[in-house]
Amino acid sequence: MTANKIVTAWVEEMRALTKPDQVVWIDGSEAQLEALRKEAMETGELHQLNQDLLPGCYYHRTAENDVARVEDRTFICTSKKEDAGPTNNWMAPAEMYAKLRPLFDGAMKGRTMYVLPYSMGPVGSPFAKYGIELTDSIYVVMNMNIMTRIGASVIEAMGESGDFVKGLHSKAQIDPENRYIVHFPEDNTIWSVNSGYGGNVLLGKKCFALRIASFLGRKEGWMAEHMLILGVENPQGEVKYVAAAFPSACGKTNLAMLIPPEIYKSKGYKVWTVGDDIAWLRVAEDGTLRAINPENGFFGVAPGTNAKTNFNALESTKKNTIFTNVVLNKENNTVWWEGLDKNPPENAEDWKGRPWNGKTSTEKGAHPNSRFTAPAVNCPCISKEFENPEGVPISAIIFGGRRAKTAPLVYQSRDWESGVFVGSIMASETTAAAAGAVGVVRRDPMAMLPFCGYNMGDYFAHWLEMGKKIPHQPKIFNVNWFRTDDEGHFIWPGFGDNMRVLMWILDRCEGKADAVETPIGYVPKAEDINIEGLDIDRETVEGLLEVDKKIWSEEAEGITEFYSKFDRLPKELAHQLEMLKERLK
Ligand code: OXD
Ligand code: MN
Repeated sequence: MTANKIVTAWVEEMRALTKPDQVVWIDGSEAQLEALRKEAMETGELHQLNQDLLPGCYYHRTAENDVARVEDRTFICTSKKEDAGPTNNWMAPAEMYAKLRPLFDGAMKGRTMYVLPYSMGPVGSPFAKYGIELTDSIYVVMNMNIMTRIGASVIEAMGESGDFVKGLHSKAQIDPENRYIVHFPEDNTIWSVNSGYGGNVLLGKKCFALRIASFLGRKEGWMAEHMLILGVENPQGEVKYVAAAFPSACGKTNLAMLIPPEIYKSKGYKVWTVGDDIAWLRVAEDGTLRAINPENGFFGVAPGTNAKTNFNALESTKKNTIFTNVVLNKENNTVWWEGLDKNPPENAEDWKGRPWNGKTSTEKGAHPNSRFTAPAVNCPCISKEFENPEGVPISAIIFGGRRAKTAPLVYQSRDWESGVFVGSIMASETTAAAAGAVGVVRRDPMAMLPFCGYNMGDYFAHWLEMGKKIPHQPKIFNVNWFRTDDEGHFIWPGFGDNMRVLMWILDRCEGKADAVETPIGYVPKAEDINIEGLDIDRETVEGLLEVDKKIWSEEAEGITEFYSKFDRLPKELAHQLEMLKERLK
């Protein structure tokens, strides 16, 4: 399929190592994909769902021991340990290759190796980067077909270039003891073995678009971030874009696909989704910071998704979607998961394939990390700019976490440098929903802790450097939808009503809204958060915006401890922390 000698030589080398029975190049044609679906149905890898109710939809189960990303088995292999930094697992590249080669040796015997060219970003976009994933899994090919742009057009765009990410994946024996997700950023290479779970094997996503891309972004002067991108359209038809980073379980996909409350909808405001998970950002010629979503679909968590929490996500899953580890409804050959509706099927199979009755069973039917892989084009609120090769200009960057008391509903950083500080101290508290102690603070800078492909201290420095290169810097904010009252109930309604906070943020970006200075930054005046139609009074909003000096002094101690593990912490951030402590006195 290609005359690119670098590509063919590498594919041949990997073929000789993994020893598949045959090698098949994926051209991305519907005929080829359809033949592969048929083959996967014969082996049971895919199950075809009810084609009248869910056209083009399929069902898949992973192995029971293989249901999530494995951070403790994820490695960044740079020549020098310091370059991977204190927050990543590291091994010297030569040592790691020597460890993995025997695991890949003959791993594809009796199987087919699929050669899958793909693009992160629209093919031909100045943002786009290309990769080739070699895999022995049709499930991977089918998911990558939804999550990325694949096939012949990518090979054509690559031409003779050797500038592509070399991904090698084998399910091997799905052996958890020998599962490795390994990045060699200096070689533009990813090796993933003994897993079939999306986050570990759809190499375009976390492995390439975040870990390898963050490394490339530092080298080349751009940024790869764990951020959603959304646009807010005003009644005059002008759209302003924000990019937002949140740790898991903070409602990122919900915010990305937000439905405005009636008071805004009736005036003609609209929200458009550009991305729900990853943003690549570059300084444009006009001096703005522009972003694309390098992905082409959504790999979303199913449980909890319903017509109320995220209508647009649910709509996105109605056709051409792959469901993984959810409940299989045997009554009508469709799917179900906890939180979809109050009507679980009685005649069903759970995610492990066991008979399951949703009315009587005490066990959950869907795995808590069960997923849908849905094409972005299915989303009713997908932005017209989704395919724009130049991306969209970002007015605001938003960081957020789950904090019961500490962070106010929203605050704005003083400037870019203090904004980088705000991102670097991002944290979420554990909730009663998860096992373990409640209220334990987990720091997750810029929500990139598991995804930064190099030393996180250098990553902070890169953020500071980027700020100097952006003539029209986005303003930086922090939000917290999760403040609780003394009984532990959420005070802010969240979901669509988060639009009210977005409106203050955008007004601030345009110099239209006032603010009050606090030790941590600027908070809104309570009257500037629109609460029309909400069951909340001004006093409550004042409480939500309060910055408690005592709590923040304890927070500053926590940050000091967290910062102490960074060998390459930029002096600017240490200085920001000192200034915060001064202001809290
Ligand atoms: C994801 C994650 O799957 O962040 O997007 O874990
Ligand atoms: Mn994510």
